[in-house]
Amino acid sequence: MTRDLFDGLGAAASAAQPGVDALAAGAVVLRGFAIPSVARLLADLEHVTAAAPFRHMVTPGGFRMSVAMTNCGALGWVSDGTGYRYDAVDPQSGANWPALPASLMQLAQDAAARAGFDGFLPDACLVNRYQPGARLSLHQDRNERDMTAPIVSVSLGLPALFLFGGLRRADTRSRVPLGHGDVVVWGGPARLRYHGVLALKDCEHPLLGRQRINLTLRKAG
Ligand code: MD6
Ligand code: FE
Repeated sequence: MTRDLFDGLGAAASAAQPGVDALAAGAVVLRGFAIPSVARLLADLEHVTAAAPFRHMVTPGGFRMSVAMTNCGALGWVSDGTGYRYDAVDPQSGANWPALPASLMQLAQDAAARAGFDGFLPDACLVNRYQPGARLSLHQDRNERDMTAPIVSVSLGLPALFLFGGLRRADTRSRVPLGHGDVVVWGGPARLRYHGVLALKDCEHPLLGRQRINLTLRKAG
């Protein structure tokens, strides 16, 4: 299976490809991969956030998240006092989430294929907005039904330090800088690794201003 392309080969195999950084077996950063798509992506995102505005969700423990979120696609990730779930409906509007833009679908499929995951068909895209100081604490992505599908993560705007850990919460983490246009693809043996994002530093991005936008595309249903 192509998903096993990087398994057991480690950094040596992937480092042979320019612009590809191996994080672990099953996880790569494709540096600048989204750059050619940025203009289209941002225009499409305007429509998404007009229909489903960014909002600060509340964790099951009752904390307001510092990252503002919205979704597009058939399913959207939702957190509230009752827990985390995927839902076809935006609880704020009562309507379905906006459709996944074709630009985003194409980019996700191209990136997944580049990383060795052919046939990726995402049905959910979580859109995260970080303003200075916003952070995402260490977590696993495990609300998706099909753990054989990878996650494709697109970073836009201000750079951030991504924390990439192991399969146990206490495992040591590396700090991976993610900049404008970088795409992370991970799946296979890396799919359940713990990860998070350190507090965003206050800076100004020429295109996006004082924010970082992260798009994570998943097969959730
Ligand atoms: C972020 N990303 O980069 C948060 N999850 O803002 C994630 O939580 C994430 O990048 C699963 C797979 C890739 C990711
Ligand atoms: Fe995550």
